[in-house]
Amino acid sequence: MQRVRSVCPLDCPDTCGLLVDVVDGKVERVTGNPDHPVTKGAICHKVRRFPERVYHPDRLLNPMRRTGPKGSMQFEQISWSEAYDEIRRQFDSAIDKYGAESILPYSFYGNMGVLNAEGMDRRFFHRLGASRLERTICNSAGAAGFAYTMGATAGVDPEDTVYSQLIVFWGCNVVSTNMHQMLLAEQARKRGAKIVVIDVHNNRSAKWADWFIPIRPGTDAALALGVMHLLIRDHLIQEDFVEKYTVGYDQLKHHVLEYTPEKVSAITGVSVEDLCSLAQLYGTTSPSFIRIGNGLQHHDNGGMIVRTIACLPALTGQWGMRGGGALKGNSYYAALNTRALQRPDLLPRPLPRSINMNQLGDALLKTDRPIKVLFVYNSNPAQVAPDQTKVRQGLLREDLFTVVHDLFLTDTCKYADLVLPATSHFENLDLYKSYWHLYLQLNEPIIPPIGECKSNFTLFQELAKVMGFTEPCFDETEEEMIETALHNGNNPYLSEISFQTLREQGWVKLHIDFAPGHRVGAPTPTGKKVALYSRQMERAGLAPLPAHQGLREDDTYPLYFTTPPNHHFLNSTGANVSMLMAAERRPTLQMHPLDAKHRKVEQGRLVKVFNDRGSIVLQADITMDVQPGLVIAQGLWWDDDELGYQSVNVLTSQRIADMGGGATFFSTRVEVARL
Ligand SMILES: Nc1nc2c(c(=O)[nH]1)N[C@H]1C(S)=C(S)[C@@H](COP(=O)(O)OP(=O)(O)OC[C@H]3O[C@@H](n4cnc5c(=O)[nH]c(N)nc54)[C@H](O)[C@@H]3O)O[C@H]1N2
Ligand SMILES: Nc1nc2c(c(=O)[nH]1)N[C@H]1C(S)=C(S)[C@@H](COP(=O)(O)OP(=O)(O)OC[C@H]3O[C@@H](n4cnc5c(=O)[nH]c(N)nc54)[C@H](O)[C@@H]3O)O[C@H]1N2
Ligand code: SF4
Ligand SMILES: [Mo]
Repeated sequence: MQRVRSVCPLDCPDTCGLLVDVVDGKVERVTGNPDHPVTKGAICHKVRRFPERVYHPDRLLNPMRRTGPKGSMQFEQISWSEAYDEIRRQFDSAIDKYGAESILPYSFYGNMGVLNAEGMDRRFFHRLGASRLERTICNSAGAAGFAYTMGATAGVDPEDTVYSQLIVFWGCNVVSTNMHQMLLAEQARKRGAKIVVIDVHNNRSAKWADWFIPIRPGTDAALALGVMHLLIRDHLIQEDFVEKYTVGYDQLKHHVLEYTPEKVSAITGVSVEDLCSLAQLYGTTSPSFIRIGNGLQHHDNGGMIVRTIACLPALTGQWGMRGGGALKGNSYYAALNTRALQRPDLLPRPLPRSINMNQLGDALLKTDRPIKVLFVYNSNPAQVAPDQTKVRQGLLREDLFTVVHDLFLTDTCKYADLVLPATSHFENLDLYKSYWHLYLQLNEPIIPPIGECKSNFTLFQELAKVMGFTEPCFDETEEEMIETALHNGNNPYLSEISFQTLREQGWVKLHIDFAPGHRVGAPTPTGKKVALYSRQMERAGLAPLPAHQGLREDDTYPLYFTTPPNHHFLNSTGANVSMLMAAERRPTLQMHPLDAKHRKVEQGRLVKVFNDRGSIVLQADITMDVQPGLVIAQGLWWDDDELGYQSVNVLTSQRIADMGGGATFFSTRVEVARL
């Protein structure tokens, strides 16, 4: 037996360091690496189950070609060279008749490795001149909002949060989605910290917290403005800090007068008493830390909500303190040399059009400048993209050629003309950064590729040859590409980090000087002042001051419908692993007893959940964990024909958030009827 280092490849902030037991060339056991400074030996159930996933009987082992109608899952095995010939033929024909823009790559972070998620693939599609994809499905509204206030998507070092005395998890279900932040908060709690969760439902994190504040969906900016109103009224502002490091305080002070406790309570559903206690607690506790989640920015007004919350730490001078501040994401610090890595200079001029991935359905269905070839990898759009009926109508088009590269026959593969088998990360070399902690990690292959699987890196390198691309960048090795990516002269935090040091040590912490003196001197990493009033937003046609803006989905349907991730799946990954499915039991709809009674719905019975976009069947779970007027379905399950189950994204909309082209999954409205 060999025990070797690895890295978790999943789209999860924790990016854990793993230890893997390999016996006779097979992955036997996966555990957390006890030496990794953040992982500290603890990992989630999802990844402990990885051996089951890697050797799953359904794992794709060979390329396959569709033999039945689209949607029928009928395929025949073919060779890689037949697959490449077919792709070349389809690319050539599309380019000939419609131009290279008629080809659309569709990918996300099913594997977070830099080379396999945003390396060789980008070079290939840039050189091809394909349509560009705006990768906006996850955090782009919130990232844009945070950056308007703070200059960049850069928060504090999460390891410092053990020193916090107050921790607010705001729209962030850490117990399920960021477990090491929960463990750090536990340490802070032992030192006397209080933990507050602000969420639309009583989720796992709310149950674990010291104080749960339920709030109506999409109203968090109003709550934050109410807190500001009270901080100012009760003289809890750190005037020195505000004067030195912020702009627009005078305008803000005047502006928040209108957000009286009564008004804020009416908008948010948070009682005046709770609002006052929250403001008092936040205004008098230091250091205080806010972890801003993804949940509250999957809304029409998600950018503004995050932009508004991000103003709070500056008002109480938190950025100056170890354990104080906020964190939405930390991707800014690990910025690699993307120009060298992805080679945007290979793009033709004028630049090809770009398509927002949240509007895949419309993009596939439009008839002028149509998409003729769709190339999917690292993503499962038939399940994760909004307005699923339209996505699938598009995927069913007879004149669309679809290639899907994945480890499994996902619901997206149902519609594929060609399915290509992908390696797992245990079979690849790659570089991993985290969007939360501050370590870069190297993942080395520990088993050979299974069956005829190829990594994304190899696939796109070989496709470049198939297409006759002769640029030397298509001959680079993985090691060379990692070295290239690490050489970013514009990023001081990467200095002295090389492939070699990563290979020797496994991980290296980014060189960021978080010393208090440094942080006080520059509250935002770009050295700018915190924008309480944002001229940048004004120029972009947005309200320059924080504000509450209502949700846009019309109220023909009475219930809000929120569909956050569940505990045991990672988006739709793992939703075919039997142990994980068993742990989640089955897809349910949580509803409040009053809403259930009104509709004569009984516990455990099937209900139809519907709106203008479609309808799905779920099992009712009547619970006080949700507020009246809101129903919740957790997890992105695969289709289940036996249960008659289709995914929640049948009901979500392609509407775009206020900033960053973000998705609005959680601003959905529905009606529920008993079956
Ligand atoms: N177990 C598990 N872990 C995961 C994932 C997974 O699928 N499963 N997915 C990964 C990915 S890609 C991401 S982006 C992150 C997401 O993880 P988080 O950042 O935690 O975001 P969500 O879980 O989407 O939503 C967090 C909470 O916000 C709540 N919420 C919804 N609307 C509002 C609102 O208007 N106001 C407030 N205050 N709360 C609201 C949701 O109900 C949910 O409880 O998790 C990552 N980790
Ligand atoms: N209703 C609703 N919808 C949501 C969300 C929600 O909370 N509610 N969350 C949204 C968010 S935050 C996100 S980030 C997206 C996530 O959406 P996706 O990124 O599509 O996530 P997954 O469903 O995990 O699909 C990833 C796929 O990549 C495959 N894969 C893994 N590794 C590799 C590899 O190395 N190569 C190739 N070719 N494939 C690989 C996996 O097997 C899996 O099928 O979903 C979004 N959709
Ligand atoms: S999914 Fe997240 S918590 Fe689980 S092992 Fe991977 S990085 Fe760690
Ligand atoms: Mo995400």
